[in-house]
Amino acid sequence: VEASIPEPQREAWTKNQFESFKDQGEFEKEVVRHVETTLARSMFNCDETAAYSATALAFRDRLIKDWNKTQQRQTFTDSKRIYYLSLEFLMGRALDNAMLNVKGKDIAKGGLNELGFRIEDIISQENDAALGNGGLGRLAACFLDSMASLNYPAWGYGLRYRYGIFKQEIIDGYQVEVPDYWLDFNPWEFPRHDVTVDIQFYGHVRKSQDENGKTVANWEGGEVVTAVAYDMPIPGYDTPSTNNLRLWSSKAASGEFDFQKFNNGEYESSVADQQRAETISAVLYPNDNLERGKELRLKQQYFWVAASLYDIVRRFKKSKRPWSEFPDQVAIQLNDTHPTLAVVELQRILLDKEGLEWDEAWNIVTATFGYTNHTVLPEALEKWPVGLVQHLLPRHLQIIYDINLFFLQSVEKKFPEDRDMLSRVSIIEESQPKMVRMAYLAIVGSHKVNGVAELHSDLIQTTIFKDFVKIYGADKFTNVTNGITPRRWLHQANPRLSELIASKTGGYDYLKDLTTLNKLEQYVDDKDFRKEWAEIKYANKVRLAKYIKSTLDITVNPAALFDVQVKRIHEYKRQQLNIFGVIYRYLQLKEMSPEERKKQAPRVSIFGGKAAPGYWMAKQIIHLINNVGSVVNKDPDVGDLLKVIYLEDYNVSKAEIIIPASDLSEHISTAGTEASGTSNMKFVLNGGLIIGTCDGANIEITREIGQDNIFLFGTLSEDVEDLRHNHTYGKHSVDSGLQKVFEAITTGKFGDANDFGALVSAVRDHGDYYLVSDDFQSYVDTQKMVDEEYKNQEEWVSKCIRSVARMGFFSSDRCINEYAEEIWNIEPLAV
Ligand code: 4GP
Repeated sequence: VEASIPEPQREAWTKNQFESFKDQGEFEKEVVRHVETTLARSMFNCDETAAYSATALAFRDRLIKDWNKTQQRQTFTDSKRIYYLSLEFLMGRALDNAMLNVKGKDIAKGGLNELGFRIEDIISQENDAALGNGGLGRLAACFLDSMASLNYPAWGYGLRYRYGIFKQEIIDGYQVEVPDYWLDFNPWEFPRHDVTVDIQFYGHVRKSQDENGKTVANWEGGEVVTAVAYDMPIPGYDTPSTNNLRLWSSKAASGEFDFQKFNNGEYESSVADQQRAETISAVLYPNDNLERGKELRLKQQYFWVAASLYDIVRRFKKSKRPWSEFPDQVAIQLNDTHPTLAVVELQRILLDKEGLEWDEAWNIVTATFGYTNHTVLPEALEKWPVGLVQHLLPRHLQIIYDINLFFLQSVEKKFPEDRDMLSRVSIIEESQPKMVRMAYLAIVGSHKVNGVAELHSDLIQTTIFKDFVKIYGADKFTNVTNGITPRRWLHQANPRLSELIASKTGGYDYLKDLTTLNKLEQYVDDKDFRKEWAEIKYANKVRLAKYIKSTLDITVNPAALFDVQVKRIHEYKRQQLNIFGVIYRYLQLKEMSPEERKKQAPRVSIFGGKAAPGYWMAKQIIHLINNVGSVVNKDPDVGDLLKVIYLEDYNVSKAEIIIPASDLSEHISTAGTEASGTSNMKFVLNGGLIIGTCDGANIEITREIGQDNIFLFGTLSEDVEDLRHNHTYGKHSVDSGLQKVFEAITTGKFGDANDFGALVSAVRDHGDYYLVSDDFQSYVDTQKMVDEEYKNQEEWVSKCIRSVARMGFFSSDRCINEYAEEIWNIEPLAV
């Protein structure tokens, strides 16, 4: 690698290197310096926002050094890198995480205190980086943390949305969406105005002959938009490794701004072109587990993968290695099908730009990519109209057709008898209009395909991708059960519990090897330990109760059982089952005598989550929960025995307050629909028990922690199809408990019955696709069991401790090591 500074001057550089703060005094100095010089303020007008900015900048300075060194190390060693392509990175806040990862939080706490601030107030000044919808995006963020912590040379690639997921307000019980402009001041991003890529759209393909008489495709004309890189440092925990997350922002290509028009006074229309270009990275599509084929979304996808691949290829070419070594240097993981065009783009680069032959190029492509599937829901499987792809990316469509042709030829050879097979597995669906099936393209273009929990990986192999298992063999398909980073989801969110655990397991090393938690098992019977444990849970509940009071002006009793369901609102996740259960509880309480009521266990039912703006049924569910809350919460018959809370605008930073405060959390999807779930892991790791169905990672959690420590109920996934079939043919009954719930709703107990007609009919009259009626009885029975068990606090706390002790498997570090070994074939880089 060539150095830009000549030998004789290097000493001056080395000698004068910036040293970041080492102790509290130096930290304070850095903060004051940033307040006064970077922010141009003084101690007379340094508010919490300014103190946050200066603190963030002080830590940022520190990260940059490690970040630069990490990048240099990766370049010098020329090691294989993993590129994680994800349209979503649900990062949350960065400052607290940065402080903890570099082990500087105590210094910051003391320093800020001396300067007149409380660290909690400063941390909460930061906007969440909410560039994702839910599980898929948060998983990507946990993976970045693990890849850095484990010293893997890794880059994330995504889009720098100007607007993240909308902010949710609840007004009169309804969800209202407010744009999330989060970039006011973002100290964590570095614009790289020198790292730009011009991306082409539309136009046409012209074939010509090169000097050797070979036919070459020229993609010409159309529109060009420029991608600008913005980099974010991703610090590892207790290691200098600091990786890079590169997010692309779109702007008009230079020369796009039409000066002629401008000079002619057509200022508006000249600016319009600019705005059109900027629209590409303007907003995150707010759908979770749902794809809607919008042209702008396809543009986003291509814009992002083309820029990322250009960058990756440019980096590879610097090494001057032959193309055949590309897969030895580069692994690319497709986070769901959103980046699948990368497969086609790499093939195009190798064919059209680099002049490789088809087979040679295709072998490189398939050896490079891996594809992770995150859902089996049919409405989430991505398909694009052929006409749209043709229009936007004419050359790519040709390549897709060729990929499909060669693929189908090989299938035909292998299964000459099965004519039907060809149309079943074709990348092009012969529908009206014809569609490109992105999941099939991703499978054909990758060497490994994985699901995200055992049941889910089995299901994809036996249902939606069954034919591909026949074609490629089972080896191409694998499972990597999801995980979560214990740094954010225990140490940061629940500092007191983390400290207690550290005191018993031999320090904070458990944050690097989560299986060390098993040392806690020996303290299960230790009364003092249990007491301390319970006190911490109580304190976390008090913290949440205060939050509820301050935001909703509702008083909840921290001694009540906190029952939490926070996640995206979706029929398959079945918040409707939960709220029907709450109504059932309420009706029962109303029927009881005051003496009977005294024997009941008090409960706070806490909900949170966003509905996709266009998902009407999900919005009805939110409305019903809120209306039930406004009736129940002021009913004097019920008092503290039941409160129903809807927490507005659930996001990562709120999850960090809510999760540590839960006694019981709900993961109650219809069996076979939740690919994995990751909040289930977070709740258990924070000492809460869960009520759940035999779905996703609940199954593996049960296997790890033992079935006595989890409340399972409901239909098994293998029975779902039969039940659905029965419903369709009218063999479907709603038992009396649920009938009563429906009666209460339809007689207007919770506001205008018309508002909830569809919600009730979906279960009662329209086939009950999500099996709410089938599972209702076992759900309420299981909740009864929860009430009983919660009364025995000693036993309850023992279960919590035992569960935490057995959660080691669910670290995202384990997960990343599995990907590295099984899919990426990549080693950590020694530091
Ligand atoms: C989610 C799945 O619904 C969830 O079960 C899983 O834990 C998560 O991915 C991470 O693997 N899928 C999505 C989506 O968010 O949009 O498909």
